Amino acid sequence: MKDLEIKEKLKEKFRELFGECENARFFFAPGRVNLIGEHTDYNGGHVFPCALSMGTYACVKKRQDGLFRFYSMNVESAGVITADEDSYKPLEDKQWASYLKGVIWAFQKRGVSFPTGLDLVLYGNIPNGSGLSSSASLEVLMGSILKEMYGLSVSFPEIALIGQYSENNYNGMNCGIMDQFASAMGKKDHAIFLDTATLEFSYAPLVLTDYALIITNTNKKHKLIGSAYNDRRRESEDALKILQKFAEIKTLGDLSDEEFFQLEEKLEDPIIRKRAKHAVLENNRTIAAKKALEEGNYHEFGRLMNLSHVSLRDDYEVSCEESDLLCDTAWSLPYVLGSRMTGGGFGGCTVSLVKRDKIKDFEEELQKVYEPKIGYRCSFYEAEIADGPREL
Ligand code: GAF
Repeated sequence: MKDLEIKEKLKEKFRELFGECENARFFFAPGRVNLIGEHTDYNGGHVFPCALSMGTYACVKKRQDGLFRFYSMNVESAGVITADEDSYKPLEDKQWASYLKGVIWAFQKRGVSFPTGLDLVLYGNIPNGSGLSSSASLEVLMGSILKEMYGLSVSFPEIALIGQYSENNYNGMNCGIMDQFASAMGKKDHAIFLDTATLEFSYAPLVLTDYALIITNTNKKHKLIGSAYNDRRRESEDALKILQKFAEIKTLGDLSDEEFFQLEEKLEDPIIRKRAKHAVLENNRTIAAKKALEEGNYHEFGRLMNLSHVSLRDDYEVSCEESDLLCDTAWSLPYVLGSRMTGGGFGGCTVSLVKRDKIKDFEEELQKVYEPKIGYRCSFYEAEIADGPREL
């Protein structure tokens, strides 16, 4: 569906639920796909994501009183959710709208008050539970809406940080900064090379001409809250604390591969050692992958993608049977340069670099193997790398 059609759909719903929508404004914030650099963003490492053309849209209008009312066309069963000033309950609020409420709450914690509230109708086209950051897109969308509707002087990197803060402290998911940053700072046809220790970043053009980035959805719903994500973060922090006794480092991202191998035996617990190994090597792989991409060396880029998946599977243990099957199959195809799980893991999507004229064959080959073994189908999207938030 095009922007215009989505706007019409939102308007219609807005009128039905909240009345006249004259003077309503329309906003969009994207989801993301990460090319490489997984589980490095809370380890002071680098990430290399891109914003997608898929994301979340909102029709918004100011109210006269202090209420915020939310409605999602994707979760119609939840009906209209109304938030007054007493209904912000960090870590207890467990509905879809808590991603929006968390951002309002985070702004309030920074001293911003909203004497009048908003009515919002939302529609998102990021597949549910796909690990393509629908929650970050909700957070960045809400941050952009508050910025524009109340004339707040807040930058987009700050909106990303507020989104992350709200996800950590309101929703209880200890995510890093990657998803919100990718959504807030997306640039059409560019990947974002972000140093998560300093938030310094640069854009790398993605001119893949003969190749395409294909996202394959396992359709296994991933749910990071309540999954092992927070455990992984704790394990990495434990590893850092031990290594800091032997090396002057602020984060695992400060270590080269060689330095890590010299120190690894200090990590006696084999699980902690594997987690740290992934965090260090994945960070250095990400730096190498960005260089390879800049040099137009797609074969090298693909090779590093594959190594990233192996490390996520074996050392960080955040993959799953479904993603492994998709990658194993992709690796066996001569026209695929690289394939890996993308995002937090435990389901969600893989991303593959596929020869453009072989996309159809790729999809057929994967489906042929996937459905009989897993019992349901996977789905495919060609990644369209797009800009960050915008007003429509
Ligand atoms: C999830 C988190 F939200 C990100 O911060 C990041 O850690 C990612 O998993 C793994 O790279 O998407």
